[in-house]
Amino acid sequence: ASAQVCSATRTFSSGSDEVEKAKLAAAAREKYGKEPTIFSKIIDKTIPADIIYEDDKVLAFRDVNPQAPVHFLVIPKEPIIGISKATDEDTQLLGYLLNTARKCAVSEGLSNGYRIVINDGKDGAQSVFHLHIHVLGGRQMGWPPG
Ligand code: TR5
Repeated sequence: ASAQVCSATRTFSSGSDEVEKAKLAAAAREKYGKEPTIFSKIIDKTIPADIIYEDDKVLAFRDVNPQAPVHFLVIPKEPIIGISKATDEDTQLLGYLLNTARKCAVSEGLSNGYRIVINDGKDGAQSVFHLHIHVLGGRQMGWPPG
């Protein structure tokens, strides 16, 4: 009888681990998506990009279809789908991305100002589902944006 209790306890506890694992997997899928994007390939260098800054947390590279004389993207290496999927745990990373954008704008010579854009989801016209900050400069921007 005592062996049965033990085995029931074991079953119960591993079942509860499974629920915990499933919850974590669902949360990860919500945040990171099912498939890596083209930006993951730029990060792992299987696709070339014109990289202007890299460290262990972020990568900045020129946009392949520039909308201004200077147009680069700053992305986290962690493949968060978009700004709306970031969580409070990403507060530091989000600040780090913005600060990297600021430093790259200096190194790109954008001394007259620039625009930072984050497109999110369908209404935000996001096309690559890996969080990225656009930095555009080198011309006069208009307002409102389209
Ligand atoms: O529309 P959102 O905000 O999602 O912006 C995605 C940006 O990624 C666009 O401005 C694209 O021009 C840019 N993009 C897309 C690709 C790409 C890129 N920038 C650099 N290198 C790229 N490669 C190699 N492949 C892309 N598909």
